[in-house]
Amino acid sequence: MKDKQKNEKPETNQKLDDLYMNTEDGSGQAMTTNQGLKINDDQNSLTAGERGPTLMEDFHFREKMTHFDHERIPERIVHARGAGAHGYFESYGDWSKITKAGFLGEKGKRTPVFTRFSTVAGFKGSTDLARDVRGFAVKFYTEEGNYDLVGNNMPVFFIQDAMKFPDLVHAVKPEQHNEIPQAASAHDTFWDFISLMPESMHMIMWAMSDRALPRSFSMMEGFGVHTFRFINTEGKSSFVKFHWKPLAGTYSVTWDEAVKISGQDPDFHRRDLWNAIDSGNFPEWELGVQIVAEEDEHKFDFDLLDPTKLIPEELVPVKLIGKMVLDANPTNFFAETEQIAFHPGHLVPGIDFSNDPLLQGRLFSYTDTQLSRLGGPNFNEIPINRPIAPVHNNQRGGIMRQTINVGHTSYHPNKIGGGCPFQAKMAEGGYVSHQEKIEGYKIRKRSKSFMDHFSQATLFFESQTPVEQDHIVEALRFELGKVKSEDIRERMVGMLSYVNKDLAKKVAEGLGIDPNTKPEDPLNHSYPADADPKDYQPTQSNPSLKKSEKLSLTARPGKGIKGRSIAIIAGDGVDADALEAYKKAIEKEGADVKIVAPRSGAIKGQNGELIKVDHSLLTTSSVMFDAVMIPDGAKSAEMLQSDAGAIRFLDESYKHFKFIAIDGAGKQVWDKTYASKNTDVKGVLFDKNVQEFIDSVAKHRIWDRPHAANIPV
Ligand code: HDD
Repeated sequence: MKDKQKNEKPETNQKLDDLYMNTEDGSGQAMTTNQGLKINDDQNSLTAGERGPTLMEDFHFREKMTHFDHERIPERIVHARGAGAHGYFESYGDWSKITKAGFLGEKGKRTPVFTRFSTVAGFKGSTDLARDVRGFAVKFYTEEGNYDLVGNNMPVFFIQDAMKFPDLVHAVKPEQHNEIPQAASAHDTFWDFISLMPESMHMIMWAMSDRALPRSFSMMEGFGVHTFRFINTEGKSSFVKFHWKPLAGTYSVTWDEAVKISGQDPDFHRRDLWNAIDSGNFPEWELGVQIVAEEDEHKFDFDLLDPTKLIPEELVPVKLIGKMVLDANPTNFFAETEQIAFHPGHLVPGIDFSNDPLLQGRLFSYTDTQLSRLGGPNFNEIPINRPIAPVHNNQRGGIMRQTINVGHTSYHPNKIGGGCPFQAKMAEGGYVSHQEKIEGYKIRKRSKSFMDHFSQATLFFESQTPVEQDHIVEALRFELGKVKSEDIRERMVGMLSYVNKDLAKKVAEGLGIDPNTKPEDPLNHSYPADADPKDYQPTQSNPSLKKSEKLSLTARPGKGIKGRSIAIIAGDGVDADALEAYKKAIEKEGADVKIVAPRSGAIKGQNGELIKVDHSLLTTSSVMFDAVMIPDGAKSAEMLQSDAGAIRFLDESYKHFKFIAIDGAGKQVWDKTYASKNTDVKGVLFDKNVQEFIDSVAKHRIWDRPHAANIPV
């Protein structure tokens, strides 16, 4: 791997080459001021006398301090916390029959990308493992200009109209009086808002599910959410929904782990992405599309323009059209990950919008927010944002303008400048919006076809496995348990009863309220002042599809154990050969192995070999790993069995349904655990070969462990 921190010229793609022009490397160079003046003393201010005051003329001090004072920019109003990486997208074929987008027009064609993953509600410094939606934003640097697919890891959204977005965000962010709680929806204002908005119920099911606690960015799906349009080379349009399908499979952590990871390593996802790329285990996703012919727009029992609905894959299968590989970490977080500016309105020919009212509102918000976040209208010139396609237009000036436009003219039409830059014909790549016939009155009114708020919430809940359903119940008990207002809890139970009666009953029991709590009337509080509330009450269609197996995380297992992290716990006297063989076999499969021991530094193997320790039992814990192994070695086992950290590590792994491998004398350590007191122990592999362990870890978790919840750690 090339070490880009040392500013070597990366060769991977055209965008990285483009960024290279803006890099700076101080190695072997004298320090200078911003004016290029060499600095002789960067340690001491210029003072009047040895103990006297600092002089105003100390230009070096002033420049250094002023720059520092202005280092921060406003964090994003939503999606403030994120991590990103460079990579490429490769088309699986020539898709010109469905879209004329050039980057999808040829088998094997590669387009550079930068992808940023994020949480939504937390501040920039909050934890990665908050229960939250994850942003999944991809900027394709295509030859026809930048195309941004600004999606989430859930295929639907809380609200149907962008007009409600500021309300939603104000409700979920820390409360305005005391700015509490951070990165959490478990508080009164969020659930107050949600309990009055039945349209949010489908998204609530997703947000309370394991999808909100991904194991890794590389193990989550991405969705464009809205219905977009594809336009083919003949100008024919079809509707399209975008999907990203992770090749590593879809996996999550449990809530108890998430809470503990947040303390142990709030950078868990960011670090995981960085380390995976750094070690050459590049995360990969396939891009999928669901295509609906224009004439089929109204054949579903929901409206394609409603962003609280998905198209079940059973009704329209996902066609895989390409692959994204993230293979280069950013050189500088601020310059790349922080300054990147996405916009769902950054399009290329062949892709267009639908009339989804949430999408339409987003088209205003994204440029607008960059104006305050990045300080003015020239943010498109920031290296990470500039396209690899040439930019020519008559936009001029503005704060921090970088481009030096030559010539006399900055208007169109002109003769002085030879009519340039000229408008491009469609055949030359000029973007032409799809012509769509629209007739109607200018009104503020939600379409009746948007009013079935529960059918897909029910479909999602009933398509989950029993374990996943239990997690939703627990999540709602936790979230609503944190709500102080009894009214809000009751309203929510009433609302949930429309999704699934059993779900509402279980949540009510957990909250200690009457499981027969009646839903509030009216249920929907989101209607205009002069409207009749009855016109806005949810309707219930009777969809033919009762279960969609693809909605369960278990529907998409990955192959192998690439990207997983495994702990081998050992002490002095461990069987070093066995340990080494285990480690090698696992690493060969693309997983990361860490040696964890009672102390940092190194341990001694049974024949005196020195084995480097990656973590002491103090600097890590089981929640940082997917599975654990204790190798053979009598002395090592003796050392570990008296170490509370080692015992807790095993118990906690058991509690979190992880596979555990125990070899030889390691059994003595296991015997000290609470977990070992159970008669029916599952997923603990005694003296099995490493391949069996690898195959088990590939399954991620063993959910069939009835006593796991009772382990007191
Ligand atoms: Fe948004 C950021 C995704 C609805 C307004 N949004 C933002 C990011 C993602 C999304 C991934 C972070 C981009 C990055 O990494 O820089 N947003 C979505 C999805 C939505 C959605 C999938 C619904 C389907 N968003 C939405 C609405 C509005 C916004 C309805 C406002 C009308 N979103 C913004 C924003 C942000 C943003 C305020 C904050 C920072 C930024 O744009 O650049 O403009």
